[in-house]
Amino acid sequence: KTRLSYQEKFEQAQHSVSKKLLETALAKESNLIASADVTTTQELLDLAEKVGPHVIALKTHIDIISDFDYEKTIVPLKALATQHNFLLMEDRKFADIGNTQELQFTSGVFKITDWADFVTSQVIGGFESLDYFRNVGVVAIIGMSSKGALTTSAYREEALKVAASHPNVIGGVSQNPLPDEMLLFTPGVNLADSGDGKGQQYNTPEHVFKTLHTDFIIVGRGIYKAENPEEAAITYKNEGWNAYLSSLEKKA
Ligand code: UP6
Repeated sequence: KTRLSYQEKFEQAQHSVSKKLLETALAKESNLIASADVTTTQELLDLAEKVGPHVIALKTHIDIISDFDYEKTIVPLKALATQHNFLLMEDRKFADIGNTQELQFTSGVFKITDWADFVTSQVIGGFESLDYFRNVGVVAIIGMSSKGALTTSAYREEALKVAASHPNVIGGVSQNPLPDEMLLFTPGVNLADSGDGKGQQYNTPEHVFKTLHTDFIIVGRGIYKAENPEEAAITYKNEGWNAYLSSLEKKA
């Protein structure tokens, strides 16, 4: 089995966010998404500044920022995203009925709808629970990286049916391959560790490109906990890009 190139995926992409992601990947020669799991605005902006030039997106868990303030957190973050040409991925993992997800997406202090380019969502609430994410791309949680996750092959098969048929969905988070039409985002990537002692399980960039034909790798602690996060981002960017190029070569 061969994989599609980013160019081929770009040509067949239907959603504007898929196109933007693939275009950015080709322009920056990067398939790296940094996960900014830090807890203050200062750390978030510092990290965005350092890794921004090397990533295609910055993934946030905006609800862990203890001093969140729209003007002080989001406004400068948006400016850095524009300056360094990366997208904002809010990893909210919505998991409720449509009406509640709509409120969580638009209201509260975070107002995710106003700034995120794409969001993650469980599909456990069914097809219509995804209807409201109209102005963003949705990355469906198909399979989780943690030990003992309940995303069995039977679950994944059903989740995929919901995700693949919904026009707002651009792809999925998974540790297993996805159909070619979907973008595959793979977390649980780390070059130094095999786990974190809290259930997380890690693979290398090379492994996930070779075995899953993933499109984008998501790296958290491998970058933001590194002594030099910018250097670490460059390392993961190069590892990821070379692994992508090797996964294309199999085509012969
Ligand atoms: N994440 C996973 N596994 C999943 C889904 N999401 O690790 O199946 C997210 C976590 C975290 C990041 O919520 O933000 O990806 C991984 O961080 P790490 O590289 O520090 O383990």
